[in-house]
Amino acid sequence: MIFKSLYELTKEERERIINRNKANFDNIFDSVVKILRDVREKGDEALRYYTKLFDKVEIEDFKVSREEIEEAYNKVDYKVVEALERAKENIYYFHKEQLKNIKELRVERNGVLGQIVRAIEKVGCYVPGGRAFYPSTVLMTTIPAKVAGCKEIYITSPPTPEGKGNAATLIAGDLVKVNGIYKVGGVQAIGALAYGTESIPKVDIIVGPGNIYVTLAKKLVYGEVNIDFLAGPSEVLIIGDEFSNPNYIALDLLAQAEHDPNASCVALLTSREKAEEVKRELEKILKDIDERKEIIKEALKNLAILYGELEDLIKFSNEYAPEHLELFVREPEKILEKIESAGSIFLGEYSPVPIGDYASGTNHVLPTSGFSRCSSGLNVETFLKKITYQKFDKEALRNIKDVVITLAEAEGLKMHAEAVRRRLRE
Ligand code: HSO
Ligand code: ZN
Repeated sequence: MIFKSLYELTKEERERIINRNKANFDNIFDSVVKILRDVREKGDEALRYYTKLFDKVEIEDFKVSREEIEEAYNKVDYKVVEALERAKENIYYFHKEQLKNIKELRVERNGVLGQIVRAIEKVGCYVPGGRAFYPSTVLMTTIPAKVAGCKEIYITSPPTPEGKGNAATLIAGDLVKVNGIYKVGGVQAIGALAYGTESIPKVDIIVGPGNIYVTLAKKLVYGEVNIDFLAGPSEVLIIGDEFSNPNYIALDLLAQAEHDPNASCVALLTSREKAEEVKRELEKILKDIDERKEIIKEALKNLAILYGELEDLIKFSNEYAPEHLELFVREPEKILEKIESAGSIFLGEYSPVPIGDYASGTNHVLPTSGFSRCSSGLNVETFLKKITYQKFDKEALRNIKDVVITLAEAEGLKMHAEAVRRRLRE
């Protein structure tokens, strides 16, 4: 843990905090390439082989059957089903509003210029299942695709040790009415979605978080298919002022830490006293935690609690570009205006990250490791294509001909010039 004034950070410390979790794929590159190649060449046979090797189960039919989904409803507490339903409604609501803001376009400039919007047809959602199963991620990946109008939406998620699909994951998929759920995870799942196998359809875009192997696999199949972005371990950066509640800040740091031993937690406070209170609260709560304690302890090794002037904390946050940003300050909206990069922002201390993880309606698949500097989180636009068009008549063509012909000839592309010139020969 680093506990320090922001102004006393050494260059190395600052870089270590900012450059957290920069993925290094060197050691896994060859094996990921090999698995992808095997899946491309051998299809289901390779899926069976790698599922046995990594998940230790033999699976004949990867597609989850209707009976298995019905069984899942018997296994899961009805309260969970209801909560998934309610979360679904909220996520639908927000993403439908997002869609309203995406407009087609038709304007005149010389001729007519326009833009039509179309949904990507086939979507593959990867839902992780290693350390924990994430039915919430089913909702977060599939609902924006549904709202965008994608025709076919498939889920892949690793099998349980019994060779079943995780019950709550299956139910979430069923509630959104996806077109297929497949019990396959890891690199082999990404390969299956990218190339298609006998039982799993090839898709146009693969979205969703995963471990470092899945992440590298997505990177490698990009071009064959589209992807959302590469997501690493979860992270939170919290800015708290004199009015913030140190107990809430400590809770949210711990909530993030329980995700992953490599999760990153940063708290930026406006005074040393407040920073000390946060540290004390954290230690107090930690004493009574027994679930996932090893993961939390490991993640807290990377915890940074820093203090400085609010303006400098904001600058630091913008440079850090966090996945989740909590603004626990008196007038969070005022700070919002100054934020340049973040995956999703939580304003005020009654807006902890878990509301966005599960229920408020915003998406929880967000860029990590500083990637929010250049990417949005998953949203309806991830699943849409904007196609431009133009319609010119002869007069409009005549008006623009000199520009085209001059530039075409400057590039040495004679036929480009002729395609225009010869149309205008009376
Ligand atoms: N915080 C994770 C999402 C999640 N949390 C799923 C709980 N379940 C990444 O944004
Ligand atoms: Zn979370």
